[in-house]
Amino acid sequence: MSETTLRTERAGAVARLVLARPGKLNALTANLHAELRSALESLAADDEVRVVVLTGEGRAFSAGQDLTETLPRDEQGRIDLGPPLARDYNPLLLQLVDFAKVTIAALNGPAVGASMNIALACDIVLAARSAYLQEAFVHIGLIPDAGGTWLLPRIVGPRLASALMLTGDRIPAEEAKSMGLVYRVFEDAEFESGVADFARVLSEGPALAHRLTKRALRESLGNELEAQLDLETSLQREAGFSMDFAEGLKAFRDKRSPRFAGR
Ligand code: LHQ
Repeated sequence: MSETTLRTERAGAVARLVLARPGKLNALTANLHAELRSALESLAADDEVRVVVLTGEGRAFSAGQDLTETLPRDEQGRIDLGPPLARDYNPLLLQLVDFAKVTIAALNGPAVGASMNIALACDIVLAARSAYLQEAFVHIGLIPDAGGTWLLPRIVGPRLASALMLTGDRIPAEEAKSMGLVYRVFEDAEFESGVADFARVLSEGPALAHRLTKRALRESLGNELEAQLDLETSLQREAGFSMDFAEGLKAFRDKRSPRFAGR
């Protein structure tokens, strides 16, 4: 049986997935990937869970691929990065980007290499002031993977994405916020409670509308305006049929806060 390297914690409708290899800055192994995939599958199927927070134990969010792990080799004996990407990173990226519930990457510390891109695949990135992000691949002679070359230019624009990826410079949390990579920066001492409050508020939101909004945003990346308007119409009709919309309307008319059931 492999060592457990991922902890799942629950607080109401919020699930926290904690990368737990603090001695290795939560670097990602095949085992940790398998645990992550299976935890995300369980949380996707759990109706009680509305928000998933991905964070790290200790002083880092995660330092990317564990560079001490034995990597596969091709028939000529060269290290072959194809298998770990195909088996672990690419499915994780798709699982996150297509996840039907709200996902938050809570950067308690550095998010480096593939782990920066995994954070960017979450819906919202929150960071402690001392955290940083880094497309560090170039420093070891690799290209950015884990969806980075698709995500980063769409978030910050192509010029900035080029500079960040070609230099591999560290991006301090506050700067990452000004680039649109991070939504909110918390003082280190307030990070944990700030993230918990932020996630709880989202978990009390209309889960169905969240799911449909995520779908509209995801599909917008490949759609022309006309197709997107049609999609919005169809998804908005679905939202309009929901109990949450009925409650939202009623609460507005009664001048009180809505209590969403998520359906
Ligand atoms: C680590 C790691 C690590 C193992 C720190 N692995 N032990 C690649 C290949 C395969 C398939 C798919 O994709 C990829 C994508 C990638 O993610 S490539 C990018 C991989 N990550 C990196 O290049 C970052 C490597 N780490 C660092 O540059 C530094 O550790 C950073 C800048 C993250 C932090 O520096 P410090 O704060 O000075 O900490 P440290 O270097 O002293 O690290 C603490 C410990 O963690 C240390 O272990 P030790 O036993 O000596 O105390 C490190 O060896 C270990 N560690 N990152 N990726």
